[in-house]
Amino acid sequence: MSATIIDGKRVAKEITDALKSEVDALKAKGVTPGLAVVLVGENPASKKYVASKEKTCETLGIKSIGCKVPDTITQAELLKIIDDLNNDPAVHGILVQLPLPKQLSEKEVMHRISSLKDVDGFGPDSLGRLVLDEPGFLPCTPHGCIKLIEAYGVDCAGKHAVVVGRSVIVGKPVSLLLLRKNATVTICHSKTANLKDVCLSGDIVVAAVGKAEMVKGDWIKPGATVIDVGINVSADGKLVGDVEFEAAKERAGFITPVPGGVGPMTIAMLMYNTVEAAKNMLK
Ligand code: NAP
Ligand code: L37
Repeated sequence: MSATIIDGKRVAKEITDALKSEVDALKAKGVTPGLAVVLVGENPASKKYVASKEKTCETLGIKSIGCKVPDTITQAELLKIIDDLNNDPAVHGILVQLPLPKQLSEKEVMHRISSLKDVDGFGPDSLGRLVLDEPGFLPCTPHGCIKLIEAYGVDCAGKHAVVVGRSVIVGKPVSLLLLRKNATVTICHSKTANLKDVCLSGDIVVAAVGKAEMVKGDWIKPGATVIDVGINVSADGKLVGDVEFEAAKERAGFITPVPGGVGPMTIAMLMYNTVEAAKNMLK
């Protein structure tokens, strides 16, 4: 039987619809949530995602403060922009769209963003809180993956979750969130032996590799839940995930499509974090 397709667009809209009334309530108290979006250079994918984020802000009544700078910017100049945003009371959240041009240190930039405004959740305070199971900003894409699993009533407790990828942005944090939901988690990477067999033992498979359709349909255990984080352009110019979707959907119980799966959730959870950041100002 063919899998239930997880509709990320629908779940993302439900989340942003609920946020709209929170934004209105904040405005009634004199606070307009503000999100600064820093875009360095002209990476076409980054430009597209930043535009989607700004558009969603507008729909929700969140003020987006665009900071578009050329890729010739120096580290010192970029850090000065971060410092100014850290000190600006109208800015509740700061997002620096990654990847940054080679001459810039992503790590130093992530460390510089005030932990109170770290709506991407990539800073040391946010990531430390994630490890410690303390409240804090969760990274948007991993949080979105979990929200999709929850929205379709998939119980993680006692299940074997296999995460393919160990990046700080996706693989590692999504693994910690699955652990928080009492899954038994295996984290795979480029040195993992017998990847196919490991995937086949997963009740939940999260693919965050960045390689088009690398996880094959026959690597999926019948009935498993498949969350495909990958966004790749195939040889014929189509957008595809890290999972061989057509074959995998014939075996999976639930599966996310690309596009329309995890991508829209990344934006919804960014909006969620921005509203949280603004609410925290009132506490
Ligand atoms: P990344 O930093 O490049 O990390 C990729 C991970 O995959 C690494 O841990 C790497 O292992 C592992 N890997 C690479 N080749 C492998 C192989 N043959 N077998 C097993 N593991 C392998 O990528 P990322 O930032 O996590 O992003 C992953 C994908 O998600 C990309 O397609 C990206 O565009 C997409 N993405 C989507 C969203 C969204 O909102 N939908 C958000 C962020 C990212 P090593 O650690 O050993 O190198
Ligand atoms: N928060 N997210 C944050 N910070 C960053 O620095 N790089 C990065 C990041 N990643 C990111 O924004 N990813 C992302 C990926 C896909 C979408 C949005 C954000 C998205 O909207 N995807 C849609 C449409 C894809 C398309 O048409 O290209 C989808 O349906 O998947």
